[in-house]
Amino acid sequence: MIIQDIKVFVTNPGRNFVTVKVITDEGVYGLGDATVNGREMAVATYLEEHVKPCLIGRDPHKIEDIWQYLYMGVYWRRGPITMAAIAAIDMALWDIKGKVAGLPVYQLLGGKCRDGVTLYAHANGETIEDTLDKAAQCIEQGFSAVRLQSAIPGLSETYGVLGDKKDYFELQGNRPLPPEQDWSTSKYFDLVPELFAKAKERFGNKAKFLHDTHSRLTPIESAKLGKMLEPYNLMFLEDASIAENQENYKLIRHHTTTPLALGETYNTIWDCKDLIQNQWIDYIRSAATHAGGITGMKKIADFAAVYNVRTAPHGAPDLSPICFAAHMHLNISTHNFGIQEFVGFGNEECQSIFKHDMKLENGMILVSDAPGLGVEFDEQEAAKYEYKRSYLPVSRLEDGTLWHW
Ligand code: GCO
Ligand code: MG
Repeated sequence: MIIQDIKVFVTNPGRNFVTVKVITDEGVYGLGDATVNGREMAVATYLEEHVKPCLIGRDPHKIEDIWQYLYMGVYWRRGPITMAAIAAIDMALWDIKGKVAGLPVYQLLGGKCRDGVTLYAHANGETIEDTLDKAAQCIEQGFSAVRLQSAIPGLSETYGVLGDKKDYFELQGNRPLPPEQDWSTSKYFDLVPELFAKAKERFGNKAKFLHDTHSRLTPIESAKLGKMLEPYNLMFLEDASIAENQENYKLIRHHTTTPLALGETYNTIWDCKDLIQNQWIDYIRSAATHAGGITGMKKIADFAAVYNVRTAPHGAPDLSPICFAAHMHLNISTHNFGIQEFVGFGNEECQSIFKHDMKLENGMILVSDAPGLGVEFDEQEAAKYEYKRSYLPVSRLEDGTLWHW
């Protein structure tokens, strides 16, 4: 069997997705997700121009060798564009191997080590009451863990909160230039402890709660936030500070017992090696699309297991249902899996393009038993929704100083 062709599709059913199809001479094909939000055309070109020509004629079963060929074999290693391209090819090759074997990918990864994949849902509100009402709906639907985000009084817009948007999917949709948003740590600190105090008061132990700070704090501010939230037993506090300098987390860790999570933008194990090895974090949030596919994620998860760090893959709409399916196969077969983020299966248009039979039941996903990854991609439907340039917001302090994303 050889790789005969590779096709790259960019489609926008409300937001952009980059999809790769690896086609073999025997008619079997595999699908992968290469979406890098705001940089979709960079990765599509990388795949077309720099990956496809090198893979035609190769054996699609040699997954590890092809991974190393695209990673170790090149002068320019790593980085989000390269790693998303590798990831998409890698997912497609696992998909092909599963289809040839007649087995779902999780069987090839060692088989199930749990019955289903536990999810955390999102509750995003304009006020604390609004956020908690949305959390109540999530709990009623059966979710045992919920991320709480609430608009910050005194700031015009807060990232991750809906405003006039219908849902999270749309919030991230089509903005041809980056909007700018204010940030104030002191206004944020006035809100967050109250949000979790009220959540505890209203829900007690009915659910676990999580929170994402989107890297807006300095390390000492993160340490303080962790301490302030200790009474409320969060499942984790995500992206409190940026960790380009991984040692930032040494300081945070030494001040608080609130569990810490990080890594949705990480591309390889090198971005989190010190964080994991020093046990400065509790959850690693890397995603298959952004960290080198199933092969890249396995390397990170196995390393993390040695240091009691669990996986909690990114599950925002930045990732297509192909990546979500890859996560399900990993999550069900990885012993040190922690929890999966979930924001729904996307809008109707998205669901008309990416078809699958993953089932949501009581806050858990029941993984598909279809051979391969278990996702179909409707090329004709996808062609109806053209690429649109789109950006995430930029953030600034109230005096205009540019701040962390
Ligand atoms: C998450 C992410 C999202 C981001 C998004 C950017 O944890 O789900 O941080 O909240 O906003 O991934 O597109
Ligand atoms: Mg996040």
